Amino acid sequence: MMDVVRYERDGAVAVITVANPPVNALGHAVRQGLWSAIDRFAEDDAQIAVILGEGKLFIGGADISEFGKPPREPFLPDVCTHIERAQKPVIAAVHGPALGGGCEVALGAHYRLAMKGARFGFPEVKLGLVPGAGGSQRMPRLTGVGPALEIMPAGGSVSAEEALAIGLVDRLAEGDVHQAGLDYARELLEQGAPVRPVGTMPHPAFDEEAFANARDVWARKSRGEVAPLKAIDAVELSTRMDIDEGIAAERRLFLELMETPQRAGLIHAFFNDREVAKLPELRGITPREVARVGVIGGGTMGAGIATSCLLSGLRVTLIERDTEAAEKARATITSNLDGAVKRGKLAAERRDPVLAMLSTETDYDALSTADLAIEAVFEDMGVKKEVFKKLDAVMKPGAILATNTSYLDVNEIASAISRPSDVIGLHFFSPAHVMKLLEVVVADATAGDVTATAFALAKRLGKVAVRAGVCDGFIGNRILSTYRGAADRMILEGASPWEIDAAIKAFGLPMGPFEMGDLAGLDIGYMTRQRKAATRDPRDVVPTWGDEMYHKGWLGQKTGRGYYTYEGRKGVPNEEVTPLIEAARGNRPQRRFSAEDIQRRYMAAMVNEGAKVVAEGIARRPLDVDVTLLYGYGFPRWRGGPMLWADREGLAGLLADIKAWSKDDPYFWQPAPLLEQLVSEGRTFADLNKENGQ
Ligand code: 3H9
Repeated sequence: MMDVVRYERDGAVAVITVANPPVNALGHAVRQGLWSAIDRFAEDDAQIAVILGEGKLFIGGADISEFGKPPREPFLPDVCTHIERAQKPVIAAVHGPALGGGCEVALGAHYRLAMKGARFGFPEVKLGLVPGAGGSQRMPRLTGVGPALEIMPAGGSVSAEEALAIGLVDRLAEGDVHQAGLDYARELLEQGAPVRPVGTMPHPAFDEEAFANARDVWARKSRGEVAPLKAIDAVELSTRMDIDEGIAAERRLFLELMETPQRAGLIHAFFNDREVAKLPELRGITPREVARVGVIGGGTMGAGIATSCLLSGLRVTLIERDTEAAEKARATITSNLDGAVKRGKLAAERRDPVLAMLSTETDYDALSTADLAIEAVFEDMGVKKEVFKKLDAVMKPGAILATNTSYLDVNEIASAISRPSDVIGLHFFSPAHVMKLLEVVVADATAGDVTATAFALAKRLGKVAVRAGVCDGFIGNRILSTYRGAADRMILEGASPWEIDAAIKAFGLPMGPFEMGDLAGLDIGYMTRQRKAATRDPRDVVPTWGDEMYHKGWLGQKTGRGYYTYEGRKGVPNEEVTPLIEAARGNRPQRRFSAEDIQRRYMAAMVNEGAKVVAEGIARRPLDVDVTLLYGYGFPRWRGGPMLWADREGLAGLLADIKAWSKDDPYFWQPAPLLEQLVSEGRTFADLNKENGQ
């Protein structure tokens, strides 16, 4: 086995290299290796040491796969202190990301050299943690509390240049990191530079206003998430404790958070983000080349898709029906790009070159050289088939024909043309240049390399792709329509839309279902109900008050009135909805719902439908459902996803509740057979994830 930490000599310089692919995570062997390397450095006649990371990163942090298992010595805080206590100078030479524990190792060193392209970050809060190896104690000693309060509660990072400006690093260099490290070491030797432990530097000043501001901001932003506020507490410790005491107190916070369900939820989400793209059907399959993309339809969705492609360096040809519509689409895309500049996602000077990659056309012939076309036209089977026939006629052999439909049958669309194996669903979420989710809808005839291309494209666009099968609504919208149904039923039984919204927000979602409806436009729900009317089971419940609201022109934010009335974007409950609801309730028995009752029913509906979606193969594993809800529907990341939530709550109790509710409403609350099976076998959704892994 290769050593994960190498110790080599170059004259008077000891070169300590962390080589633990893929990200040089600080697993047990690396911690041991670093400890031994520092011991060896103490014993031999090297006069200065340089720590390097091999590969793309300096060090990607603690080894996340060890979290939740019993910790093994040496612990990382002790490793960092061991480095700091070396009697001869130690340099960290950082060429790529130094994250979490990686940054902490660099802070344990006496000098820090950053190559252009290096980044220094503390992503711990994104895993439900705070820095746990002295980061919150050492960084403020170098930079003051301000920068630490910017970065740590946000899980943020700074570039090499910014790190230099705030005093986190001592020197910036370009070129080969190994050479630059040696040069810096020799320079320091010549100067007779002493050891310079960060831990013995004076306390950073306590800045009352900075802490009050940070707490205020994060109390609002974190929506139930505990780690960001704890990160602020950790930084505060540095203003009054000496280093050993501070590290011990920081460690206690870290270990406390390690035991929380939030930490487990966030790590579940971290691994799922990667697991979701691991599909046996993609193994060994080479994706097709995609450089030129066609987008058909320049409405909000089409323009968003085009923007997303342009931002990722793809050439885009957008087709609209006439010049006026094409110009309008161009204006929307331009404004999207301006928004990206404002949000810091696109450098201002890149905006015009990116826009130059767009051409807007009215003739499908312009797509003859496109590698992939994505249609985002009106949701109507006839219209879609028409578009696909035109694409079939002009596109080159091997090109991929994708539909952005959110519920139509992709098999039927594919069957309308001569090359069904090139057809796939690419279901973007609005706004498509912002939302991270992409449902990749694989139809019966879709070729394996077309699916592989969709996953490769998603990665390029910075999106998270989830494989979905064909059904009405695929994974996300199908589950959404079920939990929306649960909300409507609770209204009929006595809950108000505003109580439901409040309970769902208290659970951690950014918006409740009715606020969401107002934002999206209540006409969408109306159209969906109309579409489903012909095939609706007579036992189903229809929110008739919603139809009345539509007919009154109460369409939500865009008309200033829906479940809320709006002045700007802030809404207050529209009490005029109440009589409409009361009429719909008729003489049904009414009851009170607590916030917990609401959350449990809403979640049970989500999980029950999730289980059906998995059993039918629409989603491959429960984790695919979790990822879909996280990235497309605002499900709180710190809860990991609905299926993880269900495992935690206990599947047996959930099933018992569903069965109890089904006594009043046997149509809606039909227990998912998979849920029944798991309960009877004493298994969980997590077990299914494991069994269906790579
Ligand atoms: C911490 O440091 C706590 C300390 O303060 C205190 C400790 C006492 N561990 O993302 P990729 C795997 S908290 C284990 O596809 P990229 C990942 O699962 C930690 N495994 O690559 C994947 O495996 P697979 C703070 C890890 O180039 C493979 O590596 N650090 C870790 O797109 C490639 O990953 C973080 O939070 C890890 N730390 O992005 C950093 N990191 O191939 C988390 C990755 O089997 N990591 N893996 O699916 C990241 O943000 C990204 O992975 C990174 C690379 C930017 C590093």
